Amino acid sequence: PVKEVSVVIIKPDAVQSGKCDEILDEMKKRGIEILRQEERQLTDEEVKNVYIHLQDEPFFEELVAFMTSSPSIVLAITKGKTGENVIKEFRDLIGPTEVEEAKEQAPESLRAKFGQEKYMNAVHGSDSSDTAARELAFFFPDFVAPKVEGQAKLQRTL
Ligand code: DAT
Ligand code: MG
Repeated sequence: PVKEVSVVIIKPDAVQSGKCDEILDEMKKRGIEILRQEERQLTDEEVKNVYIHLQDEPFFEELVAFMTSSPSIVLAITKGKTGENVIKEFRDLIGPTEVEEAKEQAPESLRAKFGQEKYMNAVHGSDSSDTAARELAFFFPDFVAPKVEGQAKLQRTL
């Protein structure tokens, strides 16, 4: 088995406001391991793929324009020996979608601390193993997921 991996985007609002290092520090403090980290300006195609579930929303074009407006930091992350439920854990760490709600309901969350307002919410995290796999495939096409340590050892002894 391979470790569970999630994809994170530190969005243009957070990169522009210089919050990146603080966000990365918070992640590391919580035991998150960074496997890949790349600064890049996202393309229309990439953003439309990440947010395909929102393509019929009235705010979709605005969302794509915002996400492609200046560079983001894209990361592949994992946690602990097995990946430890990192997709769900990271979603909990970023908090609710809307910044005001994050501030009320999860004041320690990344969106509460680093989001600006409404939907300028600083951070994206994959919301399921399917979306994580899809996002990994186009952001890091040459990525090979790390194997779970104990299993690798077991396989060597067999
Ligand atoms: P999340 O980012 O928590 O997974 P989502 O997938 O529903 O939430 O939405 C993706 C992004 O789209 C979200 O981070 C900000 C933007 N967004 C969501 N709902 C919105 C709305 N009603 N108006 C404007 N932007 C919105
Ligand atoms: Mg989502």
